[in-house]
Amino acid sequence: MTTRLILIALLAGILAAPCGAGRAGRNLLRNGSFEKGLNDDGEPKGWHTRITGIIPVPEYEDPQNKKGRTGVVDFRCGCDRFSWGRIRPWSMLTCPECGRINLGLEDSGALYQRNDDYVQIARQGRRRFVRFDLPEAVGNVQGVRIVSHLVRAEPDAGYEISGRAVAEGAHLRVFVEGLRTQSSDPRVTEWLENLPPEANPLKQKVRLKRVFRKQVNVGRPTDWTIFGRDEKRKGQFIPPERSRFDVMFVSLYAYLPGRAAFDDIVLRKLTRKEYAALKKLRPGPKDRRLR
Ligand SMILES: [Ca+2]
Ligand SMILES: [Zn+2]
Repeated sequence: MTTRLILIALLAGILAAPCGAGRAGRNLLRNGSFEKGLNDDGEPKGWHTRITGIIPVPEYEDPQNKKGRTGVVDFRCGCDRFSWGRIRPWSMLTCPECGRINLGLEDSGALYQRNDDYVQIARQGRRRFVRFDLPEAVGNVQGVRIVSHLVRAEPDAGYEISGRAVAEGAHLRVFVEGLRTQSSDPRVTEWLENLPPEANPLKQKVRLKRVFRKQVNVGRPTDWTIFGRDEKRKGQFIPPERSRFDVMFVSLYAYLPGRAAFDDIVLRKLTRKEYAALKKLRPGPKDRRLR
């Protein structure tokens, strides 16, 4: 190849790179490539590994014999050192005691309390990626996951989640969780105002409710394999009208004992052309009420 041809190839590469802010195609995730290293908390920049769940503790009229539920529940952090009180905390609220973010997905209790111990940034040559090590006791029970920061979603957009992954023993799944902001509720507002400020780092003002989940079953690729960007457009989705959401986050998940690695995670808005093509491929139910 002559110098001139190399130059043209380089320029073409630059032009093919993700385009500017707000336009379809741009990666909505910060540090989806994991090249930026760790933040002060030892988490990959733009991602959360220090996660937790809640332990719902019902109140009983007869607490000694655990009889006669009153309907009141005390929501405790998975660390069991902090009580959120009577309101169920949701995604991205952070426990002031253990400093872990509440996932708000299921009642995982203390299961993810050591999740970050099994996650590291690894290197292959000059390339960095995220690696999960799943001992048997972890792989066979809760698995390991990391979640991205919150990304604002547009009401009429489709998206694509893609990346590269490799596994050894472990099985991989990638999710996009769609959350809807709930209308304001005086009880919730008061509760939020009384939380320690560090519990609400995003200064959320209303409850977030999960209404949508996109799942890509990545499986167990034995070599680095691209997922989500295939002929069947497995990583692409258009949220149905009834489950429109306002914000979303990506969750990279592995279960079963072994190792897993992810790199080049891209969440992007579909172009108008891609959106139309996907609508044609997956038209959805004819009945408007089911959309
Ligand atoms: Ca990388
Ligand atoms: Zn905690």
